[in-house]
Amino acid sequence: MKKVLSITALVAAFAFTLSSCGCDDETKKQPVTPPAEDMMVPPAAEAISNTLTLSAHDEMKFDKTELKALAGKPITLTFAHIGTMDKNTMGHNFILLKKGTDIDDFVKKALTAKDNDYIPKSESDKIIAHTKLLPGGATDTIEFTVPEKGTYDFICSFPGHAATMRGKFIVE
Ligand SMILES: [Cu+2]
Repeated sequence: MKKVLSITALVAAFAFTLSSCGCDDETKKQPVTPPAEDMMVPPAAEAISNTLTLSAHDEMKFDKTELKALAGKPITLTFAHIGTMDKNTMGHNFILLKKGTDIDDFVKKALTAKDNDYIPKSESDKIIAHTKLLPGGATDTIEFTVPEKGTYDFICSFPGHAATMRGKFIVE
């Protein structure tokens, strides 16, 4: 019996030596692939700010055709009409539409909503957020939240403006 035990002990000792060799190899490999590389991606996404600015002048254009924000967090948007014309001739607003809204159809209905800053009450379920209709020199700041990630359309609904005053609102 004693002989058997000592052989077992030898085998165990040998096995231990083998496995410890394997461990050494593992530790030598680790520095080659540093896990830090993966951590570079999230900070880039967090660089998106939910404090946004947008402007438009007397030509029918927004200064940006793409805005980005983070989903589920309050967004503060300041829209400025940096032109000089009055609201009845060259008013501008910002309307953020829900996904799947037909812009042409929305704009047609907006034509009949002059008393409500060209924001058609019948289409209120298609609007995520909107500013007032501004004359030159005015600004309006609004706060809203977009819970779902995706790409949304924004427009100015003053008659004729949406043809050129439109852009993409990307929520990540
Ligand atoms: Cu406009």
